[in-house]
Amino acid sequence: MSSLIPVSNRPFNAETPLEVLPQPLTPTELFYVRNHFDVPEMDTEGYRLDVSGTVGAPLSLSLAQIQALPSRTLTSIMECAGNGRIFMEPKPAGTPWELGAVSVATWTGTPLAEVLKLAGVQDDAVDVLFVGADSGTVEGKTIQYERSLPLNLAQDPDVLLVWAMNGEPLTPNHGAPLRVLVPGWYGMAAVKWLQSIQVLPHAFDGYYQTYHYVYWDDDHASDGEPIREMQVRAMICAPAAGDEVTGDVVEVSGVAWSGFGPVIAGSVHGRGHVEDAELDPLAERTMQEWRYRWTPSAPGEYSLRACATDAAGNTQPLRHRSNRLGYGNNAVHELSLTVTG
Ligand SMILES: Nc1nc2c(c(=O)[nH]1)N[C@H]1C(S)=C(S)[C@@H](COP(=O)(O)O)O[C@H]1N2
Ligand SMILES: [Mo]
Repeated sequence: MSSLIPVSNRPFNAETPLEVLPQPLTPTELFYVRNHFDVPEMDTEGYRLDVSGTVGAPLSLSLAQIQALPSRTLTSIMECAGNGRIFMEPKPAGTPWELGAVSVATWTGTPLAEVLKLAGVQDDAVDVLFVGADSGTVEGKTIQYERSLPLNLAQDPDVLLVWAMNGEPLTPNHGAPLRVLVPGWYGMAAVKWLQSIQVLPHAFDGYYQTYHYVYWDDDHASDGEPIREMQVRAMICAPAAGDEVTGDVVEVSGVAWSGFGPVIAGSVHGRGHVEDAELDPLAERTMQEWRYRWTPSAPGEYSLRACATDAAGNTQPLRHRSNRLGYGNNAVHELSLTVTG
């Protein structure tokens, strides 16, 4: 039986075991969990989402009122921007994720645009801020988890205020009763335990917006680039790292995805050869499975690498792009194996 792999207890952080990724949806109890602070107590019965700021009509909506608005269900991968950080050199500070801070689910919710329409966004609005109910002390100050989206992106019909995941109400770890979903982006944008929305006449510059979740140079010399879409990536899910395999033919398989569009090609590299993998049909926002029948030439120690290319022409680097806080490591996944005769 597979189970979540704990990374830390307070706050609770845990990875999805790679072997469960090759299926259409990650079961909710195996979906990775990334919390900056302890899970806050939420009262679903008395829940209110406050919408304020540069709007014509400030709102205070119950969950039932939000659920009564038009809703939709879509499938989307979520990956933490720190996934794979532990393999970066020099090793950045931050949660030491291996490769399992990624999962896929169906999400049901109301487009944020519906709520913004109800509130009547005013002409001078530029940014939409989401405030999470969780809080803690960072650098001597008590802060909440807060992130914003520029108004034009916030109005994308796929940006949802989600109350159900895989057809069931959200669980406490995944943001119950209401969270944000920004398909295609790394997970930091998907604010959980949503307490309020503030429409702002200026760009938000909070801690998790302009300091964290930014690609900073190692020496912090130039302006950092804010993190957005998930970079193209393939993972080898079988065999597992360190496995001993026997036989003339080894079935190698895994998943691939990108926040920039479907994956169009996959290849497997080892001992001087590069060969195409067989890839599932094009799919937007879900994991695409791939397979490769590998015929090792002789028993011995091998290292296999998997590499994906997306429809936008992005492909994976052999070595990660280094950045101070250790985000967006999409270097090719390399797996060591022993082939016995
Ligand atoms: N309120 C709140 N929202 C949050 C976070 C958090 O710590 N607090 N973590 C973010 C990050 S960094 C990620 S990767 C995703 C993880 O969502 P999950 O735990 O449902 O997998 O939630 C995001 N939303
Ligand atoms: Mo994250």
